[in-house]
Amino acid sequence: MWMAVWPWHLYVKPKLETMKLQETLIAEYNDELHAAHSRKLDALTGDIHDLEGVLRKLTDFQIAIPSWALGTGGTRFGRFSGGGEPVAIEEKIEDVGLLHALNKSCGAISLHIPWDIPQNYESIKRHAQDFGLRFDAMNSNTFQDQANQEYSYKFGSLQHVDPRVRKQAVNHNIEVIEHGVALGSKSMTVWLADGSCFPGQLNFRKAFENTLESLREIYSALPSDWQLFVEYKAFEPNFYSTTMGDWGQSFLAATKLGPQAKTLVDLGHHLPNANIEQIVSILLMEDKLGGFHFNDSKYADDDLTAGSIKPYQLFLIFNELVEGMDSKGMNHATDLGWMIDASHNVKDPLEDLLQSVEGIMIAYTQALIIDRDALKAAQDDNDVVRCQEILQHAFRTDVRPIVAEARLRAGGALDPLKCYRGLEIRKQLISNRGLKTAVAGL
Ligand code: PSV
Ligand code: MN
Repeated sequence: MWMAVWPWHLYVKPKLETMKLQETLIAEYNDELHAAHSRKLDALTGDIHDLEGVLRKLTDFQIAIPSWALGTGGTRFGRFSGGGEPVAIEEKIEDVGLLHALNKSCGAISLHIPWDIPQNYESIKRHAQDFGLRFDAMNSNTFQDQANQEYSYKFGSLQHVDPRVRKQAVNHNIEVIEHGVALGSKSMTVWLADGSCFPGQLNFRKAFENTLESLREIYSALPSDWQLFVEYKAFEPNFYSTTMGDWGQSFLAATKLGPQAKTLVDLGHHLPNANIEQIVSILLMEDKLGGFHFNDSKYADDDLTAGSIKPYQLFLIFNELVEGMDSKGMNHATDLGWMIDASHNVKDPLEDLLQSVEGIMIAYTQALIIDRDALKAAQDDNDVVRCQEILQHAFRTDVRPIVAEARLRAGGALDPLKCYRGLEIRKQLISNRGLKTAVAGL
């Protein structure tokens, strides 16, 4: 095995100030794993139809990393932070750059305003380009009060009974669009905590109408090549009603707003047992699916590692995505926004993100290898048993060598997690940034 601890004294260290991982380091690491990888891949190839096509799709597929997921997450009961967390936007870009260097599947970063206020757009853009990253969806924040703001969002933002509060929230969203334009982003996700905690607190209809009117003002500030993603969530922080509480409300708002507005599906934002794959299918059919926030959950919005609790559900969602996008001739990589929205309470955030990306890529690959013709024939025959067999055959195929091969061809690590640990990257980050760093976010 390649040595577990990198001998720093024998090597010209990578540019530690920016923690940029050099491809040669990864290549040397891959050499050790290559023979075993080839053996596993060879065993699979005969069974996979159009392996080259699958590999191309995997290489193109990029999942944006949210800037707020690079630090340790917490709950209202506490936060147990690790070390070496990024504080400045530049450091967050470097962390995503590290992930991307390892897996070649994280070529974008998603910023949350005001947790990340870009100061010098040109230098930040250059910094991101240096790591092969682009700016994915921008995110606004009217769910927290900021120190310098005039009106409170305690009773909502875009839904608020007071037009001055709504105006303040609209203006914030427009500012976020302006930041995004300067950085080359092409979309904004609006997630609203707006809702009510007790029956009678809110007139549901007025709250929705106010929200829609505010969203209309934001929509009219969108550049023509931008999209507005309306994210829904069943509950939390409001516990009686959420004004954008499910896909129906989001779909209604997006439909009324116009073609540039779409629904964003965060996997953790549904009531228990919701059939998310069916929601996805119908939204796609209506051209109203905008993007994804990937995570996994056992109970509610747990924000756990994608694919860690319900990998079969993730696969079924990708089955609908691939089928639905193909039926419309859509480009898997570019026609929807793909992003992780997870939190890491007990893991190294970068390790957890590597695991999430791997989980997503596995589910996507399994969906790509489904025998679509056979499935259609079985569905037309009402052959329920065969339908299940076809899906589960793909799900039970160990596609990890295919995902690894795509990464290898793109210049990434055969085993990103092993490489991350072997290179002792967290230790380096701690030595550069210190043990106690406080990252902005929740
Ligand atoms: C809300 O739970 C959410 O999913 C939204 O996407 C926010 O922007 C993000 O998490 C961070 O709070
Ligand atoms: Mn989300």
